[in-house]
Amino acid sequence: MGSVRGSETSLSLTRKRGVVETCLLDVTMKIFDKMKNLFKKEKTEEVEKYEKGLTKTRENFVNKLSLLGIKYTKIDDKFYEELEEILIMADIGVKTTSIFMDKLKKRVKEENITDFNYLKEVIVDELFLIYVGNEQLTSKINYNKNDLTTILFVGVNGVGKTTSIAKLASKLKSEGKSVMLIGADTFRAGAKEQLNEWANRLNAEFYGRDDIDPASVVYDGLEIAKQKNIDVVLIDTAGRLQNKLNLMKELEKINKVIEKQLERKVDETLLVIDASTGQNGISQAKSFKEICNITGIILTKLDGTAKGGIVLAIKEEVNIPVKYVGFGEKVEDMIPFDIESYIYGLFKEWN
Ligand SMILES: Nc1nc2c(ncn2[C@@H]2O[C@H](COP(=O)(O)OP(=O)(O)OP(=O)(O)O)[C@@H](O)[C@H]2O)c(=O)[nH]1
Ligand SMILES: [Mg+2]
Repeated sequence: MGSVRGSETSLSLTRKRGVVETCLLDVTMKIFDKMKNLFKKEKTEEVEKYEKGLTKTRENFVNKLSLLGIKYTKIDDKFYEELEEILIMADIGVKTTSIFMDKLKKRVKEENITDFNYLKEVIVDELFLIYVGNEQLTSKINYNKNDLTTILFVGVNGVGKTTSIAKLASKLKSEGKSVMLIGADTFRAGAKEQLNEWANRLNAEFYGRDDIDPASVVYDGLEIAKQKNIDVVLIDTAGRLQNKLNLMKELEKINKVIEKQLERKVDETLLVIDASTGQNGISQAKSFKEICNITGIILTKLDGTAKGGIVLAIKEEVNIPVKYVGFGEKVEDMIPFDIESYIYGLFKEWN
């Protein structure tokens, strides 16, 4: 067993509604152990959703990692090579994996780690630290307490924008907030009707009409929302990244309209990414980051994919907080992102 330099006091891991507080004083933290114990004691419905939703990723990832521990008796170059490949396959990303591998090798050397069980702890610690790093990425949505909150949803075709709007609307309604959905996807046939149907089902307000200019739809929608004293407006947009310039202009115009109507900027611009597209999702995030100010990411369809490692690539390569994760098609299948539950869901069977 390698030398264990840390102690209980080296880590203050507190769960405060998804906020991770880590005290990065020492390198050996045993975060994974602590998480397992914590979740065994207080397993909430949300943690169970993470467990279930990440099954595919976990099965793929953890099985391979377990085999690695059986195959190798020594931590050598071959072992590292294979580990690197597993991480890249889980869509953690080449860049992120490379940074991780360097850190891991350094720790193995410095701490003279030879024991595989201990190495496992170090691997989970270091993956966790990729996300947490030195800063706190908050998963909270920026709601405006005294005025109308506006949230813009962007993302390419079919990633789950409209469904995510419905999921968030459902959550807000259950908290007693009044919600309006605005259909500013005036491009795709049937988009407006789809959103309207969700609004009816969720008992939310809806505004939408056929118009070539989505910004003017937003303008009129906001006008009504103000009159009706709506708390939160969720705006659906068309997913056309193919024509970047057009989309940029369109989003710029929508943003201007919001600013003009409310005399302040949009509260959130959430980029929706389909996790099953893996590294493609990362490039989408990079492109959208260039054309508008993305304040958060909603990562959908994690239930159907083994590419759950994408969360870490998002942090390292895009550095925009993941605010919600989608584990299914139903309204209750979207939950606030929590890195501890996520890591737990990824590794819980890695014994
Ligand atoms: N399994 C699973 N399916 C999802 C999830 N989120 C959305 N979907 C499904 O993905 C499909 C596309 O979702 P939409 O919400 O219509 O996607 P969109 O981005 O609005 O699509 P466009 O308006 O065409 O650009 C639908 O069948 C959804 O039910 C998720 O988290 N898990
Ligand atoms: Mg849509």
